[in-house]
Amino acid sequence: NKKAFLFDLDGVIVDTAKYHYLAWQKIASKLNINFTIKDNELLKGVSRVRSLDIILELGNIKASQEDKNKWLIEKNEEYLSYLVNMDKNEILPGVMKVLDFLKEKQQLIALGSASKNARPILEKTGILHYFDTIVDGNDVTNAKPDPEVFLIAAKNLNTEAKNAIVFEDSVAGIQAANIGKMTSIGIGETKTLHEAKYIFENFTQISTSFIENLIGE
Ligand code: B16
Ligand code: MG
Repeated sequence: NKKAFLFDLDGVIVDTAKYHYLAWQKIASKLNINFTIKDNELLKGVSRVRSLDIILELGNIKASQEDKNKWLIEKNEEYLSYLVNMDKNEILPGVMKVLDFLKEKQQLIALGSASKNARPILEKTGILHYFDTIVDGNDVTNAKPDPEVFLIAAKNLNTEAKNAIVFEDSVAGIQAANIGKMTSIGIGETKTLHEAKYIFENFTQISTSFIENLIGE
């Protein structure tokens, strides 16, 4: 049996949300917008462009496209500066064990992320070679909950949606998997991710026998 396992990046494989937050903070404080760590939840799984719009809405600021483009570049440069020192220690607990088990069982592995910086992150953390296909913010036009990112990944792997399993930490990502008729696995809190078929607090809670059952289904 061969299944396709589709991984989101931020919040699933690595915790880059903290770097996104610091980088957006810089823009927000420059614009005198109060942007808290709680507000940052709204940006998880959301594209860069939409994230800026959300922050501007928080501050009730209307801006020209020119200004927005400038801030988007500035934000990304700041974000990239936090990634310089990234290495395999930033991979979230339990993820390596699952990736290694999937490889051992010769399963297909894909990345399905909204980020345009996904490849350098996978390179820096040393796991690029685990992925049979990488679909990221550079490849999609419709953001999650649109299933586009996962559908492209499944297509690249020649896999039917019913044989695809998605790991996601965002509500929009779980919805995307469900709309795409894939098996959704939420990584995080039950109260947030209740739409997922299965929910785990983190990857250390996922046993190899659970994965084996998914492969065998
Ligand atoms: P970038 P994911 C998402 O990653 C992040 O959760 C989200 O906060 C970010 O705005 C988005 O990537 C775009 O990232 O600015 O690097 O293109 O969870 O879809 O892996
Ligand atoms: Mg995510």
